[in-house]
Amino acid sequence: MIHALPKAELHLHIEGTLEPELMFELAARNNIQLPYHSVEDVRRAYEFSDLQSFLDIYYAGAGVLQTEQDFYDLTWAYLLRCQQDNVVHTEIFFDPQTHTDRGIHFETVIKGIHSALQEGEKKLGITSQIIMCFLRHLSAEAAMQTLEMSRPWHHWMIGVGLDSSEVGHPPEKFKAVFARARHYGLKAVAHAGEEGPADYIWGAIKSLGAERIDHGVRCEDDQQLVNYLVEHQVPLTVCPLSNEKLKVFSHLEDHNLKSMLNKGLLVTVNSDDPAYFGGYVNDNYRAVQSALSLTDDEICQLVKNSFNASFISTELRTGYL
Ligand code: ES4
Ligand code: ZN
Repeated sequence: MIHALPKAELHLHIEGTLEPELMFELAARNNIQLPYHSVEDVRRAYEFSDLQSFLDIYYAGAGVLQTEQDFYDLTWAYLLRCQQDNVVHTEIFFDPQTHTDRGIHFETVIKGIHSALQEGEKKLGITSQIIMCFLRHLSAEAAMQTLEMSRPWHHWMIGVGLDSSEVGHPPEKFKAVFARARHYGLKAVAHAGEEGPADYIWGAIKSLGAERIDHGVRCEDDQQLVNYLVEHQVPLTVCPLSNEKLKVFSHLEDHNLKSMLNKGLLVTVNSDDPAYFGGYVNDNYRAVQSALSLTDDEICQLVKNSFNASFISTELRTGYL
């Protein structure tokens, strides 16, 4: 049933779709030495204790991405997985600073991703949008420079987001950056309430103008916040297998997805960094269906939510629903 339903994915870091096999292929192509001997060796390294222990490995892995073709190949491989999973619309994040800080041009990154997405629409019928994320462990000035650098390609992006190490980097740090991005016509989303407190979700909404919250699972700590999110139908892009791997919840059986859904929150299911967390979007749906005993109606609601929470036009959305 899960496979049969056309769905949208709204929380996906393209750098997080880098499978070990492609990592080795790109390392060889670009003459880069990896600190791993084999694909199995890489997979064994994917044991995380929290968000930071994952991010360290994830940023190191992205080092093999050098040319426009590399970014194209990465994105194309993800689109083929979308086709397998019956994902018909996807809104993907990329982290320009992960690449520009090691000397890769912004243009190289965005052109490779964008041309693969265009091909995906033509050849696979998958519609898509690009969201540029700022790394919150870096300064607001660096984010502002990235925003300015990206101006020639704003017509290829639907919005900006905020990711990386959450605790100690509250949304308010990026208030001016997000105000400028919105002035340029970009939408705003932000990771909040993954490891950070419910207050960061308020901050993302009130200080950054975020229209959608990535993760947001900590919202249940604040009843007033839950009321607000329900009343305004602010979407939460939840990533169950990510939360399990990064120990946001000790066991998937303890996940609050079902509880949030039953409170009327606009929650969706997404894969985050599927190459690192052990599953693409259908794996995430199946895992929560089993761990939380979700009914067919609940699965259908989650799939409907994925379109209602998306940035696709109302006309297109009606076609999908
Ligand atoms: C991320 Cl799971 C997660 N949280 C925050 N930032 C990220 N970047 C890539 N995956
Ligand atoms: Zn994420």
